[in-house]
Amino acid sequence: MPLPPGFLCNGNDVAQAVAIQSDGKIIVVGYADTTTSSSDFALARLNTDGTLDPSFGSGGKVITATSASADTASAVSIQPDGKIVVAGQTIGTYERDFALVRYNTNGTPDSSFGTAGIVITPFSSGSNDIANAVAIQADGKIVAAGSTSGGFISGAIALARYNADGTLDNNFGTGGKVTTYIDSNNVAYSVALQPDGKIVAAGSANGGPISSTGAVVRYNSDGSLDNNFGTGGKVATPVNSNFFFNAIIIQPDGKIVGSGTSAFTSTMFILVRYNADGTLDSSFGAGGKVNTPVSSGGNAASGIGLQPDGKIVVVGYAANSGSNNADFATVRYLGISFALLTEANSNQAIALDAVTMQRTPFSLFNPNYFTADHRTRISLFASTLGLPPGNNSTVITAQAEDVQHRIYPLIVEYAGQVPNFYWLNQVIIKLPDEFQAAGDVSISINYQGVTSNKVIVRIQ
Ligand SMILES: [Ca+2]
Ligand SMILES: [Ca+2]
Repeated sequence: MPLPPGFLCNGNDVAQAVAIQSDGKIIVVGYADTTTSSSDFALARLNTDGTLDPSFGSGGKVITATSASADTASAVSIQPDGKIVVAGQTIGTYERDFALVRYNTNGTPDSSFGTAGIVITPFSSGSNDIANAVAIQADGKIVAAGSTSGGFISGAIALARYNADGTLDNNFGTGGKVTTYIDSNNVAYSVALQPDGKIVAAGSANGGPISSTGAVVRYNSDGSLDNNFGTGGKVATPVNSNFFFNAIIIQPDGKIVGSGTSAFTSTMFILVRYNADGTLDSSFGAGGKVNTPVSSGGNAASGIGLQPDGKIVVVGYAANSGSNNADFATVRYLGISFALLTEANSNQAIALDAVTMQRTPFSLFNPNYFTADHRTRISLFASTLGLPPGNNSTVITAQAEDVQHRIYPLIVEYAGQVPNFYWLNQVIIKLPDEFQAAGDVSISINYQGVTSNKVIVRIQ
């Protein structure tokens, strides 16, 4: 989003993060140099057409001084109630502290959060504490992640969790704070929340002066390290020299995808995907890693997002060889790939009548000795859904579309692993009354927001 220079004030104004409201308006956060306060948190809200939204702050802009010294915002997350949580760093007396500001939807600081909307968190006496990422839990608690260091040499990944009123959450770590060492110098640049309440932070671990590895740490909801992930909750993945993760997402199937770059010799977009236990996902790229040269000169990934269909979008910059002139760059990757199985070289479903075990075509009614309604149940088969054992029918939805493009929700009666075939899932759907002589219908399933391919089932 190109913002005209000096659009907030007369100094440098730098946008560092963006979030989209549920109404489509765009929140941009960063910092603005000011003559009276060094630099301050700066926000702008744009309408969906890119114009400044006059209903936000002053003419679409908000500036908040969290200290008279330099304070910069690096991350933003929007609560379900529309309030805007911004995280970054502020300079205290001598050193840096986590700084969070929560805003009402009109851009005024939220007086029900911290002190006049502002929360400052020092980690230890004299430490430099920098928040690079922020996420909001389903229970309204706020997780900020970054680093804490006593100087320039050694640092720890630092997380703080806050209650909805901005007080530190005593049910997290020690007094609301957690610090983690993987190597001698560690930073989190991104944080993501799993549906089960676990917290994943990603960034870099650095054992020496010039080389670093991508680092991922998973925490239980109470801030303790998750022993079911990597080694004692930690994974360090070397990719190339000076590699670090700058963004991370969690797929609906529990896999974790990080995008990153190498600090000095960036020549490609780099993605790493992990299984839910922290091992590298061998089904992704080469041994879990994907390297994509986008242009002949320097290029690096900086942000990552997940589409509703499971595809992964990575953004960054790319320049041509010999040019210092980099451009925005976007690459899309195939992400999770569960699929309803089809017969060879067709989109005809591999499907069986769940009672008679007959193949296509299916009649609407069949003898069914287990229920009173006698409507046909059809077994479909799906690959790599990653379902836990047992019947998962409540988390899978299915729908059909007939040749007139009418949509029918379908009842899923069973969804689960086929015994001894962990990669294969059986999904049993019940045909609705409306399917009398429907002919070919196109069926898809949806799992955790991701929709499968469409497969054809013939109803006679
Ligand atoms: Ca300031
Ligand atoms: Ca500090």
